Amino acid sequence: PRVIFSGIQPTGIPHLGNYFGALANWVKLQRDASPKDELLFSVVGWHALTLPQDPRALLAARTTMMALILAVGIDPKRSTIFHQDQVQNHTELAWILSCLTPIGKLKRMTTWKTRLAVSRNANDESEVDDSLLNTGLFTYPVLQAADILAYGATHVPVGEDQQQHLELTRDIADIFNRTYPKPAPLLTLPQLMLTPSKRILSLKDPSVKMSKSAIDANSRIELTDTATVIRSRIRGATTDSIRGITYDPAARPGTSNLLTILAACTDEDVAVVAARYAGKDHGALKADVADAVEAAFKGPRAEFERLRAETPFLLRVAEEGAARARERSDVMIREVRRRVGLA
Ligand code: AQP
Repeated sequence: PRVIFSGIQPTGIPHLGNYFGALANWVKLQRDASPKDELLFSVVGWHALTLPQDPRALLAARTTMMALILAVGIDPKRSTIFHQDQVQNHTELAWILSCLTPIGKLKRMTTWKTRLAVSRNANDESEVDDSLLNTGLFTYPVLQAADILAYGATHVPVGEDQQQHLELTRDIADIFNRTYPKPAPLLTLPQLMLTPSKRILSLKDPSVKMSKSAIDANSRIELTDTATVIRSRIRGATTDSIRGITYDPAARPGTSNLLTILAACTDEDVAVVAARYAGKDHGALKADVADAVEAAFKGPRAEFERLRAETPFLLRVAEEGAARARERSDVMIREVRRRVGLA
């Protein structure tokens, strides 16, 4: 049996990319899993703190994320849904693992290198603006490893942007197992389960991925957006002035992104979708993309509207999920503590 673990940060309302790259995929995994498979989905609040957050907004975003996970169809009876920040085993394991993780490995993380590049003085490369960098930004891949390893996860469904972090998780597990090998290797080396759908790009700047925290709200479509907002954002999406529609991500990133979105909505191959639009124009494509996104989001949006008023139910789901996750990870943490010499 598999143990499937994945997480999402409560850094805002999930968008098209999070939906197809994570949430919708989780629902498919839940549907197709064997009854023996265990599924754990986590709202990873501690990760959100690596960037400045308004406390009130974060508190609200955590609850909203939980409600949205339920609204898209994750069933709390089948899957364990929980707030990472309510299970202290994660931070405890992260500390122990960080004491085994060479700094050099973390320095090689693309996410860290990107942060470092942003904080460098444009005129003097050797000068780094420290106020933009905190220790958590540097070490959060270890926390991510702990999230996964605490449950003995065998499979981690994530997008390709997370591939390097999963490799690190395997490395860290291997270091732990070699350092504390007896009586048998304890930590499971998890497998990457690459999300089948392609990365969805910003509607305004298709050279970057769609992101919750991008300043321009028109660059994304959020799961709770109305049909009117969806239509206007798709209509305003950056494309090109080349006639006809073709799928060519390098030369036509904006147009190709719309095809990717449509293919994700209709669950078809992007080449099949592109062929259908060969003789059409951007106007026709955009109208159909907007309709397809609305068709995909309508159900979850309505369910979210219903659920968000059900405060006692949401609290109960979170409590029960955290209790289950705690009970599950307690076993691992107890053994980890024993092995490292902390009874
Ligand atoms: N644009 C995207 N296309 C496809 N998949 C995406 N994911 C994120 N953006 C895209 C996938 O969503 C899952 C959860 O992501 P996360 O919330 O943990 O953090 P993130 O990857 O950093 O997402 P954002 O939207 O860019 O958030 P912020 O702006 O807060 O950093 C992951 O499986 C990811 O692959």
